[in-house]
Amino acid sequence: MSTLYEPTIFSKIIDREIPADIIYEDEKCIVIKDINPKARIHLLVIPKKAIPTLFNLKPEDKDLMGHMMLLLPQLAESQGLKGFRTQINTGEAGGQEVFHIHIHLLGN
Ligand code: DGP
Repeated sequence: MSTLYEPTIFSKIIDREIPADIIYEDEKCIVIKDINPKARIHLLVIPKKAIPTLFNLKPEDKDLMGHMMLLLPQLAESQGLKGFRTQINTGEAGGQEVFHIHIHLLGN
């Protein structure tokens, strides 16, 4: 899939160039298990559009971000979670390691 930015490991997962434990996919995003889980359930919700950080969001990304937010409780329920935490690390100073926006979903 073509991107405006340098491809990251997540673009390669989306393009099936490298493997991942994919638990959900639709036309806008993909959901994988985090390779280094910080909770019993640790998922990453990743848009197919390669946007590096929240700082790079544009008004036209509103629907995409809303789509991912609405997906979170559905994913949590499908994993049997009664509650969950979310995290979006933003920028190097915000602890971000992979520069392709993703929402962490964590629950025990
Ligand atoms: P951060 O950019 O800091 O929000 O976190 C990136 C997360 O991505 C980190 O928790 C580990 C995870 N991760 C990094 N590389 C891979 C990978 O190749 N496969 C999977 N499944 N997760 C990865």
